[in-house]
Amino acid sequence: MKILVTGGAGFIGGNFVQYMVNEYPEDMIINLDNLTYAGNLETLKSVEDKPNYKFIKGDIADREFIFDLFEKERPDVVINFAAESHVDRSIEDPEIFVRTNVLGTTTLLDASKTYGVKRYHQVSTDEVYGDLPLDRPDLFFTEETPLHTSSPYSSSKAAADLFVQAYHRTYGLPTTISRCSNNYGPYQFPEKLIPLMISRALADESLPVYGNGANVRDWLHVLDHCKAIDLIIRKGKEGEVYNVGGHNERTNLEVVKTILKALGKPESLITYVEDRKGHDQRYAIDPAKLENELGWEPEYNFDTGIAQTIDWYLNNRDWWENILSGDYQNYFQKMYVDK
Ligand code: NAD
Ligand code: TDX
Repeated sequence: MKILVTGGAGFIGGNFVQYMVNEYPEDMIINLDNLTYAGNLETLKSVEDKPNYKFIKGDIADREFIFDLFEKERPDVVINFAAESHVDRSIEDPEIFVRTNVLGTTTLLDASKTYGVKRYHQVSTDEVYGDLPLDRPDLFFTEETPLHTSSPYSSSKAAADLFVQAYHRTYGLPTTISRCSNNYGPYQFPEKLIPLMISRALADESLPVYGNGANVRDWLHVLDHCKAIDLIIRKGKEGEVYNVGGHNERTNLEVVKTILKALGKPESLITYVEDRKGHDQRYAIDPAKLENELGWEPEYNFDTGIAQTIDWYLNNRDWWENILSGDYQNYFQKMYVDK
């Protein structure tokens, strides 16, 4: 099989590409990525010389480029990870989220339809369901939960999901969608909560917690997510949506305190800052469909997964210290210093 993975130089896509290249030496994995601020080929060092791996630089929203690529490569399967992925950036500047997340997805759908791909898989998010109240721990997102977005990011991801479903219903494109909760693990860009807090705590810098830190996220180890996607592209039913989550709910404050404890740093580093606009209260996934229909089960619980992740950041300082320069510095200055 020839599998086109978009966004494979990012956090989840990078973990997925490494997993697939090693797990399926008989499949060809093509990584298409535009190398935005979030794309980093250092993540792919371990597979770059493997015969079943190829990197192509390009923009998923560039129609001519994408159609040329499909004409030449004729992929059997397309898995779309490529996106603008950071909620705070979408609040500052929504436009690129529409271009990449919506137009990029429809361009890939069009090419997949034209060249008859056997499976188009869209990597989506639980954020399309909006949020759950903090005082109703009995509620979870299921695949039937109505879409009800809060941020420009989640709205762009929901729009993309609706186009995927339209291409299935209208044109019969064999699609699947996965909606997962917050991922954590190696190679996550240090603008996201966990690597941001690890890198700042190590430098004895203040840790910016939005609002009162009581918002809840449902943490999923990136490798459990990769295995779920592998299962869905092979065994998932066309036209279906699958939620992916490991029942690991934590408040942001709990996560930050866990990191400080593991690093032996004081809680006095915590600084409460202005809340995110439209900040979603709680995400919590019900993964019963994926577990019951496809037999998925997560291997990581959060306590061991976060300990391993912290060790990874301690042992791979070069990877993230290189990132903490250039464009990211400008962004960080604007978000956390100038505000
Ligand atoms: P990321 O920001 O780390 O990586 C995104 C990648 O996409 C980067 O390598 C970037 O260069 C590439 N890219 C961006 N625009 C592109 C374009 N126009 N053409 C080609 N490549 C482009 O993101 P991530 O955290 O790895 O997320 C991957 C996917 O998973 C996204 O679709 C995101 O919405 C979804 N998701 C992420 C999480 C999470 O917790 N990180 C949770 C749920 C869903
Ligand atoms: O500095 C911070 N301080 C803070 O309190 C940052 C960066 C975040 N937070 C809070 C906001 C959220 O409640 O931590 C929580 C997690 O924030 P992010 O890491 O930005 O993730 P989130 O907004 O939950 O979205 C993530 O999960 C769903 C991904 O970035 C999305 O791509 C994915 O769809």
